[in-house]
Amino acid sequence: MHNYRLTALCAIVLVLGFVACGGGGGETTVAKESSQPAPAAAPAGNGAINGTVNYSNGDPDTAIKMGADPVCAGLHSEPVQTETVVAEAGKLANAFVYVKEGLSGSFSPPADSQLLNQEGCRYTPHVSGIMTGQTLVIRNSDPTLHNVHALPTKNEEFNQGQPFQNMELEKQFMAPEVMVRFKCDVHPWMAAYMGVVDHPFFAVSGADGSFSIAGLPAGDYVLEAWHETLGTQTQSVSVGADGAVDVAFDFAPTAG
Ligand SMILES: [Cu+2]
Repeated sequence: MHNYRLTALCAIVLVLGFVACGGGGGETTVAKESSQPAPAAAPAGNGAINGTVNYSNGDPDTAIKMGADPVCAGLHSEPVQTETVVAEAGKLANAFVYVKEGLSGSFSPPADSQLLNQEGCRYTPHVSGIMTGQTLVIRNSDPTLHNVHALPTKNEEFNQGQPFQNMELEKQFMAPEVMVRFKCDVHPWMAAYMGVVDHPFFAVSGADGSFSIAGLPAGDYVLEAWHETLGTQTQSVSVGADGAVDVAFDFAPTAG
């Protein structure tokens, strides 16, 4: 009797579209604009690279002085830190890690767009990746003027004002380029960096320094980690047909 009632309840719930019954589940929403695009269909594999980006020299960031634009200053009750080096407990965030060499074949960009948000007079995310040909949505979430100025060297530069809240524009980068810098011509503290690659095998290290690149075909690759001020590092990685390879990058302060 219980089973019958549970089945009936599940049927009702499913009709309402809230939850999937019968075990597992829990993921009920799929973000249209993901921070990291899903791997493209082919020729993907079952290999993975899991890694950590280390940096043991602390976090030298300082508070941003937003007073030049009272609207920006008024959007924050606490001081906002710069994001030049975001490190905690020896782990480095905002390193862009991608497969630089070793892939063959071509990969289609995901249908989902990637979002670069201007929010609280900062770019979110500060560091991200996008595939060539993927749609980039640039949004102004603030009630003040932003002027997004992309400074690529292999793609087309653009410089566009967004004077009103919730304005959006769409762009695409067609050539691989690591990295494209973005700045705001109104607010000199605003900066973002975006890695443009022609495959989906990239990631950005999180607050715990970790990153994961999944869906790789078996092969020998050169993996590169880029950081805004600490430079780049590469290492060779052999990925098998199944399972994950663990790697680590150790960044040190640059001279001067
Ligand atoms: Cu701005």
